[in-house]
Amino acid sequence: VRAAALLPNFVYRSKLPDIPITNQIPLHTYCFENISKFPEKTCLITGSDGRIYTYHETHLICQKTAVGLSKLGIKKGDVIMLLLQNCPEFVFSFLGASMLGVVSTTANPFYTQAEIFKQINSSGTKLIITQSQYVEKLQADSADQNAPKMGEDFIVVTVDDPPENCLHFSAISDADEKEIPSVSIQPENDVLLPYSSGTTGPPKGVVLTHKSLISSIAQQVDGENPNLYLKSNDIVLCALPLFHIYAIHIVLLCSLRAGAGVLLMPKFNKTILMELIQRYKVSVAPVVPPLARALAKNPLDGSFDLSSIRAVLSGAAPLEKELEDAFKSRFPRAIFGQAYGMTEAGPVLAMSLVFAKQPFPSKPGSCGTVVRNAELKVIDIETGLTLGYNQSGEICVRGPQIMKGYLNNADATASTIDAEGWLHTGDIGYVDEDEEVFVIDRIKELIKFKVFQVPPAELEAALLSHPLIADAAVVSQKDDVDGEIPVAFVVQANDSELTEAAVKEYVAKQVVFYKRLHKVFFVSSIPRSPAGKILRKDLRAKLDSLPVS
Ligand code: 4UV
Repeated sequence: VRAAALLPNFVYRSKLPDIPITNQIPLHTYCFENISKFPEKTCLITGSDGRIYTYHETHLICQKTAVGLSKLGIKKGDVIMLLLQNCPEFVFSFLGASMLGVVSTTANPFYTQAEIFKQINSSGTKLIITQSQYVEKLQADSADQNAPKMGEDFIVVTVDDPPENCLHFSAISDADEKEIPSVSIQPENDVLLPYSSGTTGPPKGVVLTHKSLISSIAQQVDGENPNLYLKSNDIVLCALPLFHIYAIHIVLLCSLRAGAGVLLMPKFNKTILMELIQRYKVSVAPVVPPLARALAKNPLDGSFDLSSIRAVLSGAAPLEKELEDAFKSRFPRAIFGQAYGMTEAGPVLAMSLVFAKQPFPSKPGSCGTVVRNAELKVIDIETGLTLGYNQSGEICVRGPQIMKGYLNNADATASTIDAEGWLHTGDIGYVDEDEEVFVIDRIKELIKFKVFQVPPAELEAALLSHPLIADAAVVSQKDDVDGEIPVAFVVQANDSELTEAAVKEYVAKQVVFYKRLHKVFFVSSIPRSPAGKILRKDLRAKLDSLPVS
């Protein structure tokens, strides 16, 4: 072990040298910068119906969409919401919006009406691009006079047959690209607004700028020895949802920059997944641990030829060693590694160097090394002092890729990004002598069900809105299939006789399926600190001591 004195700050850098990053141009210009080299190459493939768009076509439709959006009055600084399963229109809308200086906020189409409206209100959405099956949820409850109204406060565009008062996507994508308005876009202008609960509280808008996203893409795929070496003949699997930062960043934007093809899968289905991998010869598969499990342990494996897969990247949740081993033995010729990301970090903090053009070896369980052109440190959670090799503490990151801040929330921003520009992740981990990052725990409240965020504060607010609930706390429980699941501790109001089923149902009506409570424990009080903070550690310890049911 190297002595701490030799490295006074213990600020970790990538083993790859820093590179010049062209982050003074708009995001779409950067992503499409190289297309003159591969205009006729496949850019997007729609897995559901086999539609294929070349790079030239994709770029053109993005420009047309920009014109169409501007004709509807959408202008620089406005926010549009992409409420879509994976489809080409997601890409056309996002990059078309970027061309106008318009910001895209992404939301899960399975969200309930209440969840969608919270995001519409918080982001100030002016236009929503969605599928007809979700339009009903956009019709605000007529009892709520203050809710924004479809058609009056926001326009709805559907990518399939439009219901009443909605436009079809062709109404924007058929415009004449030559009419594209000239818009001055600055590097610090916002372009993407995903929502994340961060280290505490409800979901908040994470402001990512043209500069931050370009920096993050460049950290992966630019330079003579890219950290994530994507080739223009790669087909990258997009089975993860594009509304989550992992897929939009690594799968879509990094692929566009590198000229790789992206296979869009709207819904996950094991058999269809295998069939598509075989048909389109998928070569790179970004996955989350449950998807890795589906690929590694599927009994149908033998019926399909999956030999085209050359690289598999796992991220967004901890990956247990058994699964990593099972995966490696199932795909012995593929390179396998992890990345560690967080929406606010822009998103990637660490990426395995096994994916570099000139790779480095990596240990099992490692999440890679810090991305280039950035710094990472681990701090003691009590003292804030920087720790050395193999000492666990909170992981912090600094660099041009991190978020500008939370939308309209200076307090939450200040408690996440400190005065020196370090973003505090709320994750516990360490860095070993080979500078590899290991994430081992989380001190933040966040629960992760597969790739999805489940903010306890949101569920606690839902529980507390029940007239018979006096106090409540939600914590995570480990689960073999889904990673983590939310469970609640509930204090009933005097003399009430709530049942577990009634509490579960009450919450289920308000939230998307993966935020549903799996168990409810009735208790006499919730342990809190003198300042009123829920002592989640105590509740998790209580959970561990309960008999397994
Ligand atoms: O905010 P979020 O939902 O963001 C993400 C983003 C993940 C990635 C992963 C690979 C990429 O290449 C990429 O572009 C984006 O998950 O959740 C952030 C939290 O998820 C946990 C950790 O607690 C983060 O703060 N997490 C993410 N990656 C890992 C992880 C990992 N490899 N191992 C353990 N926990």
